Order: sequence, then C-alpha cells, then structure tokens
Amino acid sequence: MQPTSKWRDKLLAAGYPLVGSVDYSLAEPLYQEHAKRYQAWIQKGSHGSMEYLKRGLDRRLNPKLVFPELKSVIVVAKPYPAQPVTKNGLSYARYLNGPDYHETMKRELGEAFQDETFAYKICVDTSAVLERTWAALTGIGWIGKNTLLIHPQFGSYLFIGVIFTDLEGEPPPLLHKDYCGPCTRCITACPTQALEPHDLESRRCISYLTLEERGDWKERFATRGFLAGCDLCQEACPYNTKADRRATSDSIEEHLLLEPELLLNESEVAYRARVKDSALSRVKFADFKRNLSAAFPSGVRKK
Ligand code: B12
Repeated sequence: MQPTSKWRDKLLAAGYPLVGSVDYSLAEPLYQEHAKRYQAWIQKGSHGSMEYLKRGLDRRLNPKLVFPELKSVIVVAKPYPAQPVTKNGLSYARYLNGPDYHETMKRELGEAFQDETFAYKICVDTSAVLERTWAALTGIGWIGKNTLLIHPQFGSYLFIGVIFTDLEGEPPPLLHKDYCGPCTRCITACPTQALEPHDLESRRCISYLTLEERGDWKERFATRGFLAGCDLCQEACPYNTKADRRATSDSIEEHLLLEPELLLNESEVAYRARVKDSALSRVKFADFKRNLSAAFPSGVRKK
C-alpha cells in the first residue's frame, strides 16, 4: 500500500478518527489465533440462536471466501454519543440514539472510496468478518475483558467498519497492549453474569436477549429496564468515563424518551413508523413488547 495513498485522508475527512490497515498474509498467523477462538466459541454454543454466526464459520476461518482478491485490510472506527439513553427507569443502548449506523457508515465509506480504482468490499457488522479482530490487528485498539474493542482515548463506544481490498498491504502496525490490567469492573457490572474475561456467553447477555433472542426469557432474566441492547459492561469501563463527561451536550432522539404508558399502548404500525430510520428497526415489534413487559413484569409501571 502506498504511504501517499489518498484513501486514508478521505476516511479521516469522512469523520473516522481511527484508521488502520495491514497486509493480509502478514497478519494471517495472528488472525488464525482469533479465528480459532471464534470456532471454539461457536462449538460451545455461546452464539445461542444466532445461527448466522455458525453458518459463517468457514468464511471467518478463511476471509478469502468473503473477498477472493484479498490482499490487505483497512479498518475504521468512529465514536458515537456516550450520553446515557434513559428515562423513567427505561433504557436503550447508546448506539441506538441516532440514525442506523449500518446505513450511514456504508454510505460514508462508499463515498470515500468512490473514485478509487482498486477493488474493495465494505463490511459493517453484518458480513462474516471478525471486525474486532481486524481492528486489533490494524492497531486501532485492544480487545477488552468485556470483549469490546477499546481505544485508550476514545474508549469503547465505537462503531467499526472493515474494508477488504486488493491493494498491496502495509506491514503489521504496532499492536495496542491490553490495558485492562487487573480491572474486572465489566465482569462484576453484568447483572446476568454473561461475562468471563474475554468471553461473552450470549445466552445470558442482555443485549442478546433484547435484540437477538426470539423466545421468552422473562422468567429467567431481569434486564434492568433495558428495552434494546445493553451498555452495563461499557458503563463500568474506566476508559469510557472521559467519553461520558464529553458527551453531555449530545441530544437524545425524542422517540427514545417516550413515556412507558405510551409504549405499552403503542400499535405495531406506530412502532414501525417510529423506529424506521433507527437501528431499533432491527428489533421486531413482538420482541420489543416482550422487552417492555420484562421491564414491567406486572404490566403496570412500577413507581
Ligand atoms: C454477534 C455480535 C453480537 C452478539 C455477541 C457479542 C460478542 N461478544 O460476540 C451480541 C448480540 C451479544 C452483541 C452485543 C453487542 N454488540 Co455486537 N456484534 C456482533 C457481531 C455481528 C459479531 C461478533 C462476533 O463475531 N462474536 C463472536 C466472538 C467470539 O467474537 P469476539 O468477541 O469479537 O472475539 C473475537 C476477537 O475479538 C478475538 N478475541 C477476543 N478476545 C481475545 C483475547 C485474545 C488474547 C485474543 C488473541 C483474541 C481475542 O477472538 C474472537 C474470535 O476472533 C459484531 C460485528 C462483526 N461482524 O464482527 C458486532 C459488534 C462486535 N457489536 C458491537 C456492539 C456495539 C455491541 C454492543 C455494545 C451493543 C449494545 N450496546 O447492546 C453489545 C456489546 C456486548 C458485548 N460485551 O460484546 C460492535 C463492537 C464495537 C466495539 N467497540 O467493540 C460490533 C463490532 C459492530 C460494529 N460494526 O460496530 N453483539
């Protein structure tokens, strides 16, 4: 990859303060260590009912199945508002405050690359790509005990995008040291004991239960008022404290602040219209209602 290449400047200008890249074959031995961890995680069933993660195992073990021309990997990350999204005892994960990042990032990255002549594939969340692994291997941050990618300055409230390209690669960058040290705040902050250091049991994770699971878990788990997603293991992380302070001027979308009574009586049509531009649109109406009744087990708002 040419040091003079313009793509890096374009990505920075597009609002991505964290940009890294690495040659695929030079990174492959380390990559395979991560891929084997993924395989072991699937084998023990920690993906729960996220069958797409199991179906994508081969592609994660061999990224050339995703992009045959693969020569180098570019990773971008950008912080999202760190202000808590909570009212009347109901909370949403912070990443839901704003337009759907899948759409905005694909558009922004597509625009940044539109005049480039090399071949590339943009992956944001939904491709069979180990995004945190690539973010770590391109020197963007380290993978914390809560399994999230952490940057010493920006913390972990970050969206990640990966771009596979056929560009000549750059030598592996200096990797971030794991600065979690002996801290285990994320582990103890998880009310459902979903975390062990560097290992998430999805079937216990509030984020998974509220976003991905279709079944009824209300009798087994209390979700601390989270209606979609969960940030408890991030809130506990010392690397997010600074971001918390910085983000107090961010506004919260009105539709995430609706009164519980309004939500309890909301129709499916109204729900769909309300969430259509948000990543919340990925949560089915029936699951949202389930999450709501988990927050108010008696169906009545607790004072
Ligand atoms: C499936 C999924 C989930 C699942 C499972 C989460 C999980 N920990 O795996 C559920 C629904 C629970 C979930 C929740 C969340 N998710 Co999610 N999720 C994904 C997805 C689609 C795949 C993740 C995956 O492959 N998991 C499998 C496990 C085994 O992989 P892993 O934990 O990443 O571990 C790998 C490496 O990190 C590495 N590794 C980990 N630790 C160590 C340690 C050592 C020593 C080594 C060598 C390697 C290593 O090995 C593993 C195999 O490669 C990615 C997008 C993508 N395509 O990658 C987003 C992604 C990881 N999610 C994201 C977000 C924002 C969240 C939430 C914060 C949302 C929320 N607020 O509710 C929570 C966080 C919960 C948590 N603590 O992880 C972001 C993470 C941003 C960041 N800073 O890291 C991603 C990258 C999406 C994006 N493009 O921005 N998510």
